[in-house]
Amino acid sequence: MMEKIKNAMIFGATGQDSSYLSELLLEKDYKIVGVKRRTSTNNTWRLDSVIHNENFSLVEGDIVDPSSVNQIISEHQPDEIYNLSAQSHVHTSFNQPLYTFQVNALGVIHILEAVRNYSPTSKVYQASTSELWGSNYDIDPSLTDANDHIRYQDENTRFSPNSPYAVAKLAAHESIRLYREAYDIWACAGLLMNHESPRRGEEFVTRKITQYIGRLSYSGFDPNFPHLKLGNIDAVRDWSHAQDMVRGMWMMLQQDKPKDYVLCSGTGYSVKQFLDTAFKHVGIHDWSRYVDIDPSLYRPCEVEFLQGRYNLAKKELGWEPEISFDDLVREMVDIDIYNVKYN
Ligand code: NAP
Ligand code: G4F
Repeated sequence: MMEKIKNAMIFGATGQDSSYLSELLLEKDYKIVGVKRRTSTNNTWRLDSVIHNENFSLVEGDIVDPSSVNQIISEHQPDEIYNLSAQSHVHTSFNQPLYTFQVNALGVIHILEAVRNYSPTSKVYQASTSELWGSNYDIDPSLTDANDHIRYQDENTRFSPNSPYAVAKLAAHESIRLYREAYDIWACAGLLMNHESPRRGEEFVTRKITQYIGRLSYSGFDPNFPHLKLGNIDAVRDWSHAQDMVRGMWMMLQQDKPKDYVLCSGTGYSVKQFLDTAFKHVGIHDWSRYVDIDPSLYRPCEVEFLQGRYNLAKKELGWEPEISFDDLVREMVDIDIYNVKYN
């Protein structure tokens, strides 16, 4: 018997994750409707590899506007809905807390209400985040202090959000659970640690660093090249490649029963270690002569340490990351060097 072609809907279609997820779903013969908000200039550059595919289409919609969400979901009746839309920048959320709440919390309720009322068989994926843990972590008593992995976060670590971004994402995360329990909606949340790629937004620290190296390299490593300004470079993040993460999102939605999973690399690196790896790739062993610390880039409240465990996803989904930290950093640097030269 022929398998039915699945329809997926992606909110946040123009973002980093959506671009990789769209590539993956098209390989799996899905039909995709991407939802993007109206902008005055074109911002579909991340979708170059999929936008002309006959199984991919874009519609306009804004998740803060429930009428548009209702209309789009009721018209398309998607089998799978991936909500990847968000005001995704943590520092910005301190300056725009209400807007961040509207998009990251209320927007998710708009999607859940639309599913409940107009498309109750749709499966929903919500982009939750390691920011929900704030400064909390658990300790593994079987390890010693000398072991870097003694501190970790997983599905059982207590949430304690440290930013307006994370507060809003926690409201969304709890709404997913509530709609699952109260209305039997198939909805799950991926607790994803940081993930990056050459398509990462330019204001996130990894891409800020690799774009800087691209420009510095183009200058011929000019000793007078303007310095890179950064904030807290002691912060530790568990960085993965976005390509690995979107595979995990899809795997979560193939389960019979909805459940939340942590996806991560399992190893935390400081921003300093990211700088080490990225600069070494272009032959620079002392990046400190190119980097200044700018106190205005510090956040009112910081998440200092993220290092996850993906045991549950490995056991139940068979998911594991495939792209290493070093390969991720090298790919980002190489593509940013190429971009400055040829774009
Ligand atoms: P991203 O590149 O910033 O993409 C966010 C997307 O949301 C963009 O397409 C953006 O559109 C769209 N959007 C913003 N406001 C919207 C609105 N009101 N209505 C409709 N769309 C709207 O983010 P990402 O890195 O792909 O991350 C995807 C999701 O995972 C986000 O929810 C993020 O919070 C979450 N997350 C990310 C990470 C990570 O490390 N990347 C980790 C954990 C969780 P424009 O292009 O028009 O701005
Ligand atoms: O790259 P970041 O801005 O990412 P952050 O805050 O960890 O948030 C990202 O990951 C979350 C998952 O954990 C997502 F939910 C969220 O949507 C987003 O994708 O900052 C990483 C670290 C922070 O500790 C920050 O203080 O780098 C530090 N940092 C130091 N200098 C900087 C800078 N961050 C930015 N953006 N810019 C700097 O100049």
